[in-house]
Amino acid sequence: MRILVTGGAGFIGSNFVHNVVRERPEVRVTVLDALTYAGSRSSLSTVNNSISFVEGDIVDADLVNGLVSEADAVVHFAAESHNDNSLADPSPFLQTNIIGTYTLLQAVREHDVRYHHVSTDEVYGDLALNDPSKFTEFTPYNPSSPYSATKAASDMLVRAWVRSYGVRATLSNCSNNYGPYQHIEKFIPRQITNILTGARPKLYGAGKNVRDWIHVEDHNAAVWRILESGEIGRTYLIGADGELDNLFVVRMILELMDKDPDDFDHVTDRAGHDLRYAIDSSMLRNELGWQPRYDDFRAGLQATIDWYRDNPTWWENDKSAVESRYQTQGA
Ligand code: NAD
Ligand code: TDX
Repeated sequence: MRILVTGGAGFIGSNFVHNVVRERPEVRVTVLDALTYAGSRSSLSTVNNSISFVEGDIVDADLVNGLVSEADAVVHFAAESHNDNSLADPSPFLQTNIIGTYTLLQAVREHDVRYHHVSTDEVYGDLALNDPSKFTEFTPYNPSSPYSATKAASDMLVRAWVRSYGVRATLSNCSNNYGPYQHIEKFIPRQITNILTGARPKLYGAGKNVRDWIHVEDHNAAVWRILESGEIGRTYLIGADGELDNLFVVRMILELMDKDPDDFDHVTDRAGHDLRYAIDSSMLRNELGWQPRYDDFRAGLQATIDWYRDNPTWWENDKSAVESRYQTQGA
């Protein structure tokens, strides 16, 4: 089997590639990645000899068409992925997330190639903090940020290409991932690397917003299960019952790094900040037999802290640019 992995030099995509190389040596992997600020060749350095790497843009129809024609399946991770960046400048989000997905869909349609679309729970908007319900496959789309609106648009394109052109596609919408190789603009690695560089963690607003954390390995195991056994045209929600508020997570990071749990700053809140995400993944569990394996968040967080402490060369060159960007936003 030959798979084309878009965004394979990013956080979730690189973990996916590591996993496929380790667990499925019969699969031939080609990564297509534009190496934006969020992508890094060094995230693939341990598997360099086992994969093909193509530096290029998913908006480039000729390039995409050629690569798709040589694949049996496409797993589409590439995206502009950070909400704060989408608030500052939505334009690359429209290009990559919408036009890029359209470009891939036209290519898989032409060559009749199996396609899996990686998306987010943010397409459903948010839930109230005191609402006991969770997102399901039937929750209406109601995205809040420019990022989530472009992801919602891309999901809709996939559904239309299934129905109108018979494209063999599945979709998954997952909650917040954590683990190694996550860009340090994101919440958990930002706080870990703040502490490692002698700065204080930064909490948006009061920190009461809830995210439903899942280890990246569990997300990727679910993606593979859906690619192998998912029903064409279906959407699967991926989540591991990991709801925690941001204040709790910041305090746990501080405690695991031997700091005073109150040693953080409250900073300007994100505009339109989604309150709570929560996933009901019973359909995926019951129909495809997937189960999360990383059920101890504290242990997973400790391993993630250790990874950033052990791999400073992976992130330290980006740190001052990331923090000065946040400073201009008051965050
Ligand atoms: P990331 O920002 O870490 O990685 C994105 C990768 O895509 C980078 O390597 C980047 O270079 C590449 N890329 C960006 N624009 C490109 C373009 N035009 N052409 C080719 N490559 C391009 O993102 P991530 O956190 O790994 O997210 C991967 C996917 O998973 C995204 O689709 C995201 O919406 C989705 N998702 C993420 C999370 C999460 O918690 N991080 C949760 C649910 C879903
Ligand atoms: O410094 C910070 N302080 C803070 O309190 C940062 C960067 C974030 N936050 C808050 C905002 C969110 O409530 O932490 C929470 C998590 O923030 P992010 O890491 O930016 O993630 P989020 O906005 O929830 O989106 C993530 O999950 C869904 C991914 O970035 C998306 O790609 C994915 O679709």
